[in-house]
Amino acid sequence: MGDFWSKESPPSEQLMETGWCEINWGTLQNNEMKKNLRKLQLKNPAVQHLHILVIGPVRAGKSSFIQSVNSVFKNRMVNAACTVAAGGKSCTKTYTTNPFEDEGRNLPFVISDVMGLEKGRDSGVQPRDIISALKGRIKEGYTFNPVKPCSEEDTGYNSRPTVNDMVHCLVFVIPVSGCMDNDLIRRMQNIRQIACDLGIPQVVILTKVDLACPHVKEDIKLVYKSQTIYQKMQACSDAFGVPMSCIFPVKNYHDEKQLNLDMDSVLLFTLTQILNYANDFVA
Ligand SMILES: Nc1nc2c(ncn2[C@@H]2O[C@H](COP(=O)(O)OP(=O)(O)O)[C@@H](O)[C@H]2O)c(=O)[nH]1
Ligand SMILES: [Mg+2]
Repeated sequence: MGDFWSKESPPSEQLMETGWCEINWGTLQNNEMKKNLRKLQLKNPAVQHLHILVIGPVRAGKSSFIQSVNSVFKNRMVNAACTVAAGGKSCTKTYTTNPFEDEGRNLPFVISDVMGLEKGRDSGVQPRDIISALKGRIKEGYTFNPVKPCSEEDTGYNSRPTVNDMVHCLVFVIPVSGCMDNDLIRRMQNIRQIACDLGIPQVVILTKVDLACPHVKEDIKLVYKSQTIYQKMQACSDAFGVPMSCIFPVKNYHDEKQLNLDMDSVLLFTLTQILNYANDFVA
């Protein structure tokens, strides 16, 4: 099997002089991004909200990403004690669709979370369940059965999915260190191929960037200047065939006690790109 990241050349710890992506930092800019997301005009009137699905190995940071988005819009840390994974097993066993509120109103997107893709055939979510979720065939609240995919006889099966139930952007959550082996990569490549066949846009979020680069750990504003992160993104792009423009490095809120303006900026920037792709898909 072997670890995916161990095949890379040793990371260069250098910083680039100019970054490969420009984020506008600051309170005003963050407020502007929030405002734009609040007022996002959906390109299809039949769609109530854009539907994002996050998938990836257990402990990749899927639930943390959702909680981070939640915290950014709530303007305070959201307690994630029940949602983050403990040990090596998935915490998220039911198909949960998370709405987000801003200034007392629902934002025009939801993010669904599925059980982690785990090693071995009989644990974690089945790729067939993810394909059903992409097509909108799994109802909210369905409890995944690791040994049997959801089918017509299950009450959690949606036999008449509408454009609202479908996934509008598939987000692979991949940690920059650990958790990845060749079997997992193959499973994700297969899922990616099916999403491609369905025309669903895909994005990769590279999480835990703070663990990969000491500069980034020190200052998240350096994330798009870090050679290490750039190399990780390239390795990811080569392995999945996802263009660099669709890969976003992110640091989730995980042990912070307070919000951080610059972490918010990276999260809001990433979310904006994801929602733009999703909105293009429903048009
Ligand atoms: N250092 C660091 N830790 C993170 C980050 N995102 C998540 N974590 C931690 O990684 C572990 C697994 O996260 P979780 O969101 O439960 O993963 P999930 O299984 O994919 O939902 C938790 O202990 C998180 O606190 C990150 O960006 N940086
Ligand atoms: Mg989780």
